[in-house]
Amino acid sequence: MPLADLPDAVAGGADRVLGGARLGQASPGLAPGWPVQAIAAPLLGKPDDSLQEIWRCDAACAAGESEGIRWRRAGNLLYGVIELAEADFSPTPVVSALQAASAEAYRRIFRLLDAQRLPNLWRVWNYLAGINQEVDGLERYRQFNIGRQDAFLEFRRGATGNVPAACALGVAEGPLSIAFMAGDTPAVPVENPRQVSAYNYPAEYGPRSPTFSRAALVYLPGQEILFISGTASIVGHRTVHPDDVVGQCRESLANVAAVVAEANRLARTTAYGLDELSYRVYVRQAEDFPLVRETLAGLIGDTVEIVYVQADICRHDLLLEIEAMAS
Ligand code: 3EB
Repeated sequence: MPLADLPDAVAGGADRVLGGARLGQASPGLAPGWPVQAIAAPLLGKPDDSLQEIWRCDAACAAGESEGIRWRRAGNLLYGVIELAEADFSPTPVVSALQAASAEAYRRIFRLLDAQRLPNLWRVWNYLAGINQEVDGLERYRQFNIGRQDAFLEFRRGATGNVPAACALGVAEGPLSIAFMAGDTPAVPVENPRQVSAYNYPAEYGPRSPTFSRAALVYLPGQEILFISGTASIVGHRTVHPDDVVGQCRESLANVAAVVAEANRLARTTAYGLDELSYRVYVRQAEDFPLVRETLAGLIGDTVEIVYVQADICRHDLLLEIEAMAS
């Protein structure tokens, strides 16, 4: 089920595409039949500002739309996309519209997964507008964290330990957008010995901790997938190298390397190398992109697949975040 270019995918049969993502701000043209997460963030180093990524599978997919989620299912694996407009949620004095939308999105995801009997959430991609904006005294990322954790607890999934790999990024505008991959088998959660687990972050980072693991290892028949969460310049629970984009690059990649080492300790068969992963790198300030690219090329070589995206990172002092995948 490799990532493939769009022409390949269509040649291979559009019913054999599980779903995908569209990055960049160029106008999309015709919408494909599969669920697509539209990430309206500029691509860096790609003048046409347009990229379609897809998940292809070996057999025809089943498709559906329920709980406002567009999804496709290939055997015991499901990919879905949900978008919720915050304007559709009424804030109360204690619950912001974003918190309510976040909780509702995850409730719907959990209901769908229960109905499909594929309860294990492996990887989640979260995008929201104005992630660092403080509204009514609380940063919007922290509002999102409350709603997300509430839904995990409400559905008795627990909010520590066995939680999905994830990323959470800020975009300029648009609905809360969440894509997810789930299946019948539990993923093996992977943590990073250099970092406090995000679900154990102290309260100085918000009233509720983020609900994600540093990576998730998934075993499918004849295949392993490693999803590495958004990884930043955090050691312990603190941001290191503020205002130093090269320092943050090196530290983030050291964290990715530590997660990969943990994954290799836990993996059944594959040993992953840093140069075998495919990467997505989020850069807060577009003007930092050339230096980020040069620094990463010096560390992992320039033959590695890296997609660069301009987006806001969930802590105001983080300048970049690196996520990666191997399948
Ligand atoms: C961090 O390590 C950086 O809230 O889902 C990375 C990956 C981060 C996922 C999330 C946040 C999330 O805390 C931020």
